[in-house]
Parts: sequence; C-alpha cells; structure tokens
Amino acid sequence: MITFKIVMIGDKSVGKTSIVKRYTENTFSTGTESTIGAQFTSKVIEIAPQGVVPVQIKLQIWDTAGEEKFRSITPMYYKNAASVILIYDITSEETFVSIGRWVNEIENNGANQLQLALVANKCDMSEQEEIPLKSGIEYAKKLKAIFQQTSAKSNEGIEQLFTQLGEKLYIRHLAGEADIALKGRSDTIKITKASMAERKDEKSGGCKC
Ligand SMILES: Nc1nc2c(ncn2[C@@H]2O[C@H](COP(=O)(O)OP(=O)(O)OP(=O)(O)O)[C@@H](O)[C@H]2O)c(=O)[nH]1
Ligand SMILES: [Mg+2]
Repeated sequence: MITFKIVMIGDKSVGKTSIVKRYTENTFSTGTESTIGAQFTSKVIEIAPQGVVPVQIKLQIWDTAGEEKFRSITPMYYKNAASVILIYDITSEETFVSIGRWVNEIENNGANQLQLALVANKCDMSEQEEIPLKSGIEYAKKLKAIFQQTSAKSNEGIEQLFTQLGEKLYIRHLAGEADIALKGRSDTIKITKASMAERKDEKSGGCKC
C-alpha cells in the first residue's frame, strides 16, 4: 500500500493536534496541551479519484509543535514528506500572517515540490472571524495549495481535507510527479516521541487504523 507522509504546520494553538485527533479518533477537547516535538499517526483510507479505480492509501500524519521555541527542529519533519498542511486560525490574523513565514521556511529547505494545503480552522467561531474566507481562498490559489475550511470542534471539513489531499497526492504519484510516496518505515525520522509512537503501533499489531 502506498504511504504518504503529511506534516501539519502552523502557529501554536491554531488547532493542528485537534484536527488530527478529530480525523483519527473522532474526538475533540477544549483543554489540549501544547505539542512538544512531533508525533505521527497513520490512517488508511479508500479514495476514488475521478477516472481511477478505488484504491486504499495510507496517510502518515505528523503533528508538529507550533511554539516558537521548537521552530528550529520543524524543518527535519519535511524530510520525505509528500505534503504540508498549513493551518491558521480564522480568529487570529497573526496566525494567517505566519503562513508566509512557514512557506518561506519550506522553500528554504528545498522542499518546494511538496503539495501544500491551506486550512482555515475554527470556522465554528465565525462571529470572531479576523480573516475572511475570500482571503484564504485567494492565498491558497497563489500558493497552488488545496484550500479547506475546517472546524475540529464541529467536524466541518475535516474528512474532506484529508480525502481531497489523499486524492491529489495519489494522482500526482500516478503521474510520476516527484518522489512523493514513502517507501518504508525506515524512511521516517527517528526521534524520541516518534519512536515511542511507532513502538505503540507495533505493540497493537501495526498501525492505528
Ligand atoms: N472553537 C474551536 N476551538 C478549537 C478548534 N480547534 C482547536 N481548538 C482549540 O484551540 C486550542 C488549541 O488547539 P490545539 O489543537 O492544541 O492547537 P495546536 O495547533 O496543536 O497547538 P500547538 O501544539 O501548541 O502547536 C484548544 O483549546 C482547542 O480546543 C476548532 O475548530 N474550534
Ligand atoms: Mg498541538
């Protein structure tokens, strides 16, 4: 089965962990703790892009820390990644402005073949919106990124985000664009937390799906 590595990036508190939790465990909590380092979860999904026979793919989703002090280690997570999901919080202009900085960082690390996705999270809080939908859509176009409005709280757009992205990655893979599929587990970066997550997976007899 083809595995695609996807990295969640964005300022602290934009909802990276919440989106992953909602997608992989269908849970949401208001009292999440800030992520330290990074960890990954895997999920197998069936996709049926237009003109292609339905196929199962595995998404290996890396949740990273948004806090400034962990920023210097973030670039190593781009290694072997097929995609970066850039997340901002629609109620915080600052987090939208930061997207440009994250994009620069990705480009400076020579990872410009990555498929980008831009995510406008916390859309359940539209009464406190600082970034209109239009701005997100326009920016995504500029970045040639997939755009998705989400709410980890209400579950809006979460499934669509990963399905849309999985389909896009699979189509790119079929077209032979770049080397975007992970070949095996040995390709993943070994760090303490990730290794722990991996061990947990192995204990339960494989991935979490
Ligand atoms: N209303 C609302 N709150 C959300 C949503 N997503 C996340 N939150 C809340 O926002 C806060 C931060 O969420 P996290 O998922 O921990 O944010 P993060 O991006 O992982 O933060 P770091 O790990 O520090 O980088 C938590 O209190 C969440 O409950 C959402 O879609 N709607
Ligand atoms: Mg987090």
